[in-house]
Amino acid sequence: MKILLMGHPNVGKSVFFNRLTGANVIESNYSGTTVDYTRGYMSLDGKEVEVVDVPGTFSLDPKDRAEEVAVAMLKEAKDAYVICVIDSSKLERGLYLALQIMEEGYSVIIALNMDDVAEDKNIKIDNQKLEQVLGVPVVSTIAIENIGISKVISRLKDAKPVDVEDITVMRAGMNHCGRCGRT
Ligand SMILES: Nc1nc2c(ncn2[C@@H]2O[C@H](COP(=O)(O)OP(=O)(O)OP(=O)(O)O)[C@@H](O)[C@H]2O)c(=O)[nH]1
Ligand SMILES: [Mg+2]
Repeated sequence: MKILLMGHPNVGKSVFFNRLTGANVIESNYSGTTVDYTRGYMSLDGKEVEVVDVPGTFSLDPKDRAEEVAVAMLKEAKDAYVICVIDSSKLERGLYLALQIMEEGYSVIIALNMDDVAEDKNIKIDNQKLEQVLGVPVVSTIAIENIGISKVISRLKDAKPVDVEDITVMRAGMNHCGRCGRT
């Protein structure tokens, strides 16, 4: 089993990664490129699981070398679980990438990180509703304070591939009526 941490740049992926893996990490270049990434291991139900801090990307349609690497890393890990880290104060933007990854058939769990920032901006997200609409686990986190990380881990088992058709319908709805869970 492999876990990929994916999301936009600067959403807290690396802080999240460090919380999951601790000190035992390996930094490398993605083969044939100058793009750095970090991988490490965490223990899950007594097993060693590889965790990868994937370079930030806005979408699966890469616009630069780092994004190309992010997409390549996803494509070569077909059975991976993907923790999509989203900045809670920029939910809709982050969901676009999450939906693209879900459409590719990956088991996704959404970490709504920077919950503290969202709260400061008075942004309230109905996680339960979002979870219902998307069909994947949604957990609020504050990575820098180690809040919500263990909940994400405990809900990994609920991450399953979801029906692409349902997602398409939901996405169409989102454009018109904001069924993104924001209240
Ligand atoms: N307030 C707040 N800050 C956070 C949180 N998580 C991460 N940060 C901060 O956000 C900044 C970006 O965090 P990183 O972990 O480097 O983000 P990243 O997604 O790895 O960024 P890239 O590697 O550039 O794609 C850092 O200054 C973190 O300390 C959070 O939950 N709340
Ligand atoms: Mg990082």
